[in-house]
Amino acid sequence: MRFNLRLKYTFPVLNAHKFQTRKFATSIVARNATDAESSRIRSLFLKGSTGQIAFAQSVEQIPDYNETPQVALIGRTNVGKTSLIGSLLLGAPSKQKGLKPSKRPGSTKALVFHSFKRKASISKEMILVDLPGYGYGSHIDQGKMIEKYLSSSTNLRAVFILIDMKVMIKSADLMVMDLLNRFRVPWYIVGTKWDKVKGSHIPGRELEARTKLLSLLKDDTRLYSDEILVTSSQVPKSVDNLRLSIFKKCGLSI
Ligand SMILES: Nc1nc2c(ncn2[C@@H]2O[C@H](COP(=O)(O)OP(=O)(O)OP(=O)(O)O)[C@@H](O)[C@H]2O)c(=O)[nH]1
Ligand SMILES: [Mg+2]
Repeated sequence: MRFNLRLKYTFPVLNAHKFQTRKFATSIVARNATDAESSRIRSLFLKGSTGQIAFAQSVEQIPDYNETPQVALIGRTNVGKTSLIGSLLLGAPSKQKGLKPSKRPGSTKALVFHSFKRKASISKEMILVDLPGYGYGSHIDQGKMIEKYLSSSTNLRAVFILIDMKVMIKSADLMVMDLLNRFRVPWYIVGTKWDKVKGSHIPGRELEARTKLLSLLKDDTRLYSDEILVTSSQVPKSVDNLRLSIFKKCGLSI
């Protein structure tokens, strides 16, 4: 059976209560890293020490890393989660085990935990979690694992909901926002595959795209999302914006 948030898998008590809404600061929505910030954060990540530390294929295998700040990437299958984690940690999508992107939707079947620390001699500073995709090509058991992870991780600082910029936000994504609100997990929107959008190199298009994403959010899903980024796993500067955001959410300074 396929895990489809809308049809096959029902998260508990969705839409059962209203959330307080919060005004967006457009300056935050539009903020990009300065060149100095970009170069500093890129060097921190690329000189840092990373590794795949766990791999969960069932609810029972989900590790307890609650002592370390965590950030997870979630999104529909094929949206570019694994590619983006490769770019964040290694500078480009990688062929390493657990980091290999695939054209086939549903290629990541497990929760994959990657650690990061800026020096080999210190203990891990944060964990990036690659989640299986939802929707086409997914499986109901993966939905259960995702739900368990989101509800039991007490040190989950942020979930980035990845949205393919050519497809934009679908109802399944809105359901995930609802679910994260319910679990009181802060979430943020990250557009992906920006390089594939016609005219994406034209100045001002990115801000338009961010504003469009913002307009597609329902009022009651705006609880936490005060920041919208647009990325391409192949454009280093866009990855730097996300690196900075992740550092901030994890309470790390550059
Ligand atoms: N042009 C372009 N292609 C991308 C980008 N990011 C990912 N892709 C491609 O999109 C496809 C899916 O990428 P993945 O990173 O495996 O996507 P995923 O979200 O991890 O997919 P699942 O694990 O199946 O949920 C691959 O063919 C990637 O090469 C991007 O920024 N630009
Ligand atoms: Mg994947």
